[in-house]
Amino acid sequence: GGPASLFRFRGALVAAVLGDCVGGEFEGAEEVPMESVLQHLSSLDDDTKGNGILEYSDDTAMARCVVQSLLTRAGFDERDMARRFAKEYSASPGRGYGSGVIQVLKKLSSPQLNDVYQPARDQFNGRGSFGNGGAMRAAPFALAFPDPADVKKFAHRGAMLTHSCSLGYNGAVLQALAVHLSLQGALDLPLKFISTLITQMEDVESDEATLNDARILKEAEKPFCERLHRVSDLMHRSKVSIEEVISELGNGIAALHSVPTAIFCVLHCLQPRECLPENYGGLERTIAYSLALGGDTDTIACMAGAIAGAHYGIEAIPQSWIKCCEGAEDADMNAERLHMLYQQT
Ligand code: 8NA
Ligand code: MG
Ligand code: MG
Repeated sequence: GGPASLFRFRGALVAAVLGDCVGGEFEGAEEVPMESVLQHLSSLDDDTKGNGILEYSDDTAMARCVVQSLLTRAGFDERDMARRFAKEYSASPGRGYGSGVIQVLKKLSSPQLNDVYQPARDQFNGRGSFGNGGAMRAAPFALAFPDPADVKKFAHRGAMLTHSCSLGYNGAVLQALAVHLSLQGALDLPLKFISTLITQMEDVESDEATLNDARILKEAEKPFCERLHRVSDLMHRSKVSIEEVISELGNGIAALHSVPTAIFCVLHCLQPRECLPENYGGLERTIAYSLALGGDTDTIACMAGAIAGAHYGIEAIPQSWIKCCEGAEDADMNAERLHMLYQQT
């Protein structure tokens, strides 16, 4: 499909769900042999195993709230979105939420709450969360707003409902921008893709709050820019081991240690790789590679899935995978609705 085609929208939203569902198997594992990943993925093709449905986690649960809110309100409405997060959490608290964000979600359900951003600001002694929970649900912002300025603004505000530290919400902005660019076909030129992201993040990270948080947390002056430069360096290497990717970019629950990693997974898997089956297309490679990094596998595969799905489109996703994952068919229908909203705005 061409830029911003429906195929790309469907690919983005569905592959994000797949990454979450399929990645749940290895979440928190320190080392994940590629052999185990490939075994897990091939079990999805095998109907005789009757392996049932792979459930989605917090990543998809919250992304679904974002989608429903954007669609119902035909744009961003922080109170509506906050209410949906709180309602979803109280209906299904066992989806694997981060231990900090649970406090925010409980406070958001209070009818007395005036400022929906306040509970997030109170996290971690007033510093706010830098977890990847804002980024894991950021893709729908790129599917709702065609203008990158809106994508940035609303991905930021949407993340701020739970993540008030710049190292949290800027991860969401980066993830949404990556999906936005991918929808436009920007991954056809991978070097330009990464340099565009760096340029955009230079601007995003130039504010006082970012510089201040980076100083306090002893990170580089512009933490995401610095990590994106590392992504770019790794892209230029002829051979990169999984260990190097983990040590350079990380695989953890901080947005800084997972969003650039997810972007690298997509870029690295644009070409066939020795460690991955020849019959895999780019989307399957991206998901498999993300899982093999270990750590926060569901979230990294979810974010990489959204970016890769926007590039390859829905037709690149194996039907058998879609059938195994809870919420994948819903995501497909919602992608169509978001596509309509995107065209109206
Ligand atoms: P969050 O906001 O609770 O952050 C996640 C964790 O990061 C916190 O619990 C802290 O340990 C740490 N953290 C974040 N900000 C700070 C800070 N300013 N100072 C010190 N520590 C901090 O939750 P989230 O929504 O960002 O979630 C991030 C990841 O955790 C997601 O991948 C999610 O799936 C979850 N997670 C869940 C499990 C599970 O039990 N299934 C396992 C790993 C990760
Ligand atoms: Mg999760
Ligand atoms: Mg996770």
